[in-house]
Amino acid sequence: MAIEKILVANRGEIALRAIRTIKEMGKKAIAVYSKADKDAHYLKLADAAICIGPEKSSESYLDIPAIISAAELSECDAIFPGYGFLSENQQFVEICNLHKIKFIGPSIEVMSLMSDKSKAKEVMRAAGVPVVPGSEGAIKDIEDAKKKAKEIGYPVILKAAAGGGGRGMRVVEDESYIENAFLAAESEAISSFGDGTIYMEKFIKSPRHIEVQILADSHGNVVHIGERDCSLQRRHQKMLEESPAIFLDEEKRKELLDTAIRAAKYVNYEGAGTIEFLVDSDKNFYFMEMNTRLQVEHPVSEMVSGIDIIEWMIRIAEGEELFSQDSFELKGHSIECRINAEDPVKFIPSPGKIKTWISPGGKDVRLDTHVYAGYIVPPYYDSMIAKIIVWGEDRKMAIAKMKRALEEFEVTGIKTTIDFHKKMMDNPDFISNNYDTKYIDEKFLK
Ligand code: MV4
Repeated sequence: MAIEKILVANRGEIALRAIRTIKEMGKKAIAVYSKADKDAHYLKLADAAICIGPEKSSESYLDIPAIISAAELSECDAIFPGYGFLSENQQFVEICNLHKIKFIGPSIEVMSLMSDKSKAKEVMRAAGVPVVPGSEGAIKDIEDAKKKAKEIGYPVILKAAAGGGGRGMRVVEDESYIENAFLAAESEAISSFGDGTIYMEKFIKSPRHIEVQILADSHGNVVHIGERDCSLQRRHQKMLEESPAIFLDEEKRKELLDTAIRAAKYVNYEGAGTIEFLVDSDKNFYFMEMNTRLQVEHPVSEMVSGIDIIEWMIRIAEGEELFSQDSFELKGHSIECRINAEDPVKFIPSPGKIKTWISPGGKDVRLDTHVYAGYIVPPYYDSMIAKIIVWGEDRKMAIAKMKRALEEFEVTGIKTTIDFHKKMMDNPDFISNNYDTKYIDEKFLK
């Protein structure tokens, strides 16, 4: 089934990113916007743009009836969700299906399975994927928590089944803390997700976060597009991502990539997805979560593979068969720096009007952004305004390229994370790849 017209149900850089590929494929792109985004230039690049509501996300980009109406009105046959907003909303997929609008993404079944982190883990265990030793399902009460923690061995970590991204998590060092930690995790999970289900794992100290990009078609074919090291995070917010993860040796990397493919096949995955792993200091890897959407950091995988991931999400949605694993190569090294409209020291949002915007360029430098001089960064949404992605023959050359690109970048009017990344490119621990998920919070900013 050929898709002709696609509604881009998102905003900012990812909306522009999607419009570009849709146009290159000879298809029509319909943009949607909230009142806060009415003057954004990328709206003019779409074949039409429809206002879906006021500034607040809940009344615009998250408003399912408004988005479905826009798709119906403009006679779209498909919706591209991007990341965030409705990209992992099962109810939205269900309504798209009822309206015979193709949701460009996985099935409701697999989306639902992966949204329960505890269930997803048990399914992965059944698939033979390594998982962190833990409670094998939900913790019933405090007594159960004490019993399981004793079996697993302290320290343990309590996690919300409906969570992800760090909320509702508690590390417990010994039995004297377990009661308080369990009650705190439970109430935080209820208030954040409306679901207090908690599970337990052995706590892994200073892990790496390494994830595998996969593409899966409707015919059962699955390929990986390499792995990304996303360990450089601040308070569970990724700052920089790179591919490949040179922390892994060739043998471990192959094992990780094969495992990700096995995991995707086991759940009959379709579309683009990411399988996240925790990797301990001995390089043992464990399944953590599967993200059933396109991710912010997908361009680093595109840079090392030459594959347009959005193009293939669309082709898969059309029922096309995937290319084979050996039809392409993963070559060189790519790094992405996220540029946020933020104070680089205090990390608080810095919305407002951009006065100067002199952007970097040159060979193997990619800038994914929807902003420009004169653009007003609205205060209502995520503060990420651009991503610089570079490619080099190896990691050292990619770092040199990124350093050069960051030096070219000149932004005034708002504060950005450009200076943070400049410091990182000169940081000996980053240069020697000596960092983990605790690095920024515990070392870099100390
Ligand atoms: C862990 C862990 C250590 N041991 N699980 C944080 C986000 C959530 N998705 C999982 N997270 C963690 N799970 C065990 N058993 C440490 C983290 C963690 C982390 C993981 C990935 C990236 C950044 C992180 C920062 C702090 C803690």
